[in-house]
Amino acid sequence: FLEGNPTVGIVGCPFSGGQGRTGVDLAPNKLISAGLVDQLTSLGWEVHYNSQEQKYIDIPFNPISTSSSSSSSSSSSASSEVKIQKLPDEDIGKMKKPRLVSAVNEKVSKEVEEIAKKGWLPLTLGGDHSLAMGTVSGTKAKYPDACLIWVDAHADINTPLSTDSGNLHGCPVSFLLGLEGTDVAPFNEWLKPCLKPEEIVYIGLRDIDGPEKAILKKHGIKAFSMHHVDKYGIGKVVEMALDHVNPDRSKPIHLSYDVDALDPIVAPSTGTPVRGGLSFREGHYITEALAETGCLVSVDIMEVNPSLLDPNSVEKTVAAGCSLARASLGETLL
Ligand code: 6HN
Ligand code: MN
Ligand code: MN
Ligand code: MN
Repeated sequence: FLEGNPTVGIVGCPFSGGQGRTGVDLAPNKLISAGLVDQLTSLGWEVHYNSQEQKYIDIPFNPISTSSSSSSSSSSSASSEVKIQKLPDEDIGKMKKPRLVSAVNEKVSKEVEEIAKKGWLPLTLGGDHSLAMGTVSGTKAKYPDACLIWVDAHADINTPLSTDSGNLHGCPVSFLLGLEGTDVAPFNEWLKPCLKPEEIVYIGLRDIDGPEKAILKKHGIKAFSMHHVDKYGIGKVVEMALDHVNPDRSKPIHLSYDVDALDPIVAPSTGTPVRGGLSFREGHYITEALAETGCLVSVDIMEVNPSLLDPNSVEKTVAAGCSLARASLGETLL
């Protein structure tokens, strides 16, 4: 599906507004500092990446520094800092930071769409998983028949009505599907339902909220939990997942990978770790098998949080993020 020489456009998204812990916005820079650009270049990819620390600076709901969500008076900020007027971003229903999450995702969607439309592969580095509203809708704009493989401990399919936490990183899939309560401003001003229930499959689930279980059941959404990984083995699970969303291996694939799908021993520095996850090999096997299909057109690596735990944990998690990206882009193909 890609055009010309294999080219990847890295979309760094220093964004943490879809959940409550700061630090996940530091991941794109960390992954890049760990050498990701050179690593992908060595695999034969042409790599485009524009470092943009101040990326979302023009979004008025965003604090000046993404790592400081303090709401204290802006008059105390240093005179050298760019002063951006902050507009209130009050909850809408249960949703936290809805205007900020919507505005950032609208940008991400356009960015991913632009890269995909060049015939390149967008590799989005989160940031929290609310960003998948933007990445998947951007991919779908270029490839309307793309299927979605969601690797995660969580289903991220809460609706604005069902969410208990109010954190929008637990909700992106419901917006993509257009479920009840998602036709709401400001999201509906740019995000149209673009995904059908039969176009998504999950791998790695083990922490699903009650209402999410009901939603998965109601819409007949295919999910392979850790129970299935234990029962069938990861090889069979990936095969069954592909048989469901891409039986002829003829459709483009968007992979949205939340590193909390991995066991916390493998990827400890993430905001919502859940024990009993994918081993290092199981986690990488998924990306290798998808690379092998030749159908991967868009990849997200989400929820690495370099501010959590000790340096050793951070290093492991960042290294896992990089190696998942490399494996997705064909590192282990012979
Ligand atoms: N993630 N189901 C929980 C919630 O808050 O809705 C957890 C969501 C986690 C989201 O890990 O991307
Ligand atoms: Mn998760
Ligand atoms: Mn939960
Ligand atoms: Mn997630």
